[in-house]
Amino acid sequence: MKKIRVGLIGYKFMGKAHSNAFFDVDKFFELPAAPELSVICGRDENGVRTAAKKYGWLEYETDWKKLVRRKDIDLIDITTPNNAHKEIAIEAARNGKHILCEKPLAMNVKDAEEMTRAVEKAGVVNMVNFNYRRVPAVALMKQMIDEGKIGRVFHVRAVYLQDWIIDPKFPLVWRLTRKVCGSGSLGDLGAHLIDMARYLAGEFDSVNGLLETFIKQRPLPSEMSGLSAKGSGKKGKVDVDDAALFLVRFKSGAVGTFEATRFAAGHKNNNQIEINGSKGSIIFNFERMNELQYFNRADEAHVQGFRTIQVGEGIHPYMAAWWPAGHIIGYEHTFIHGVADLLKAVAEGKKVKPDFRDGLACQKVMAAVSKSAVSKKWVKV
Ligand code: SOE
Repeated sequence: MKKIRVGLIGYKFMGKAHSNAFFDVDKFFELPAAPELSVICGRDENGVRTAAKKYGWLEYETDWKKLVRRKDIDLIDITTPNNAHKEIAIEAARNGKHILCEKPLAMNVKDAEEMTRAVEKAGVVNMVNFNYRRVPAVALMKQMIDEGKIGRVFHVRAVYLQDWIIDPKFPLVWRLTRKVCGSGSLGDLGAHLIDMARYLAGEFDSVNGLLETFIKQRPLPSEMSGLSAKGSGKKGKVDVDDAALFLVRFKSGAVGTFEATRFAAGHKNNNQIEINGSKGSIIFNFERMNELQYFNRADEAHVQGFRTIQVGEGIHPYMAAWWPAGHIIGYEHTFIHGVADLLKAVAEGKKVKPDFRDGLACQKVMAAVSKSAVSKKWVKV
């Protein structure tokens, strides 16, 4: 069986999710090529050595430049903080590596354009890990919309609600530091909503945005990993948005309301999108990720109502790989579905979505939201 030799850069929260995905994928999906967990890379030697052993990587490396130049590596997976995506992706493309990059693609539109040019010039397979497209329920939502089940789309209503930084004592981690992340809730959570909306309802035409930072100063971190951290005595200014809200006009004529925040007390990872059409509505909520709520206006009046579709049958996207109906799946499975599609595309020399062009389209929407938040006017994407 052909092997696709993977080099993973980053070993914390996303590194763990991606390691698990590459480790599991060919045990559950029939693939034309098997992934080899060749090298995991991180700056801290102790940390990355431990991760290599724990997650099943053959080798570890502390210098990403060496890794992307290795002739015995086919695919580079970037799970670093956002400000490292561009340099690594361009160097990996120059070395003919296929690339998976965590979201958001870049720090800004200019960088995203440069990255897209680099991968397209190199002719390598490229993908951005907007993993919510690969929730079976979201893929089913897309299938139902494409089948015309809800008719003409009028409304897209999307929220991504978390609450992990409400405490003012929560330290200034990299997701709250503009020079590392590029933006706050807009790029971390809003990017997912924008990509899901592009997948389900098409291109954005114009936006009207509002960004808010509720807590202006936080303790500098003494240590951090994923969404947890310890604070030191010194304080730093928060220079990114805590919440991002924006109105949208789609090119299709549909309208949208979007909200991304880390200050919605009680919501841990509540990513919800509802689409209302002329024939009915569909609601997806990640906190009930194995279900869809579906309202069909064609039902007889006396039995009309939102019904729950259990997305667990083999006929549903990706689900044939897993368990009998009703034996549900989780967050980590969305990463496995993504790498299954990526590995298939690499083996067959085909494109896979969302690619860097999709990542660039998302950056353009986010830039328009940020611009609108300053001008307090509608901005064309
Ligand atoms: C933190 O907000 C985070 O880990 C995001 O960075 C991920 O993209 C999202 O899937 C879960 O929340």
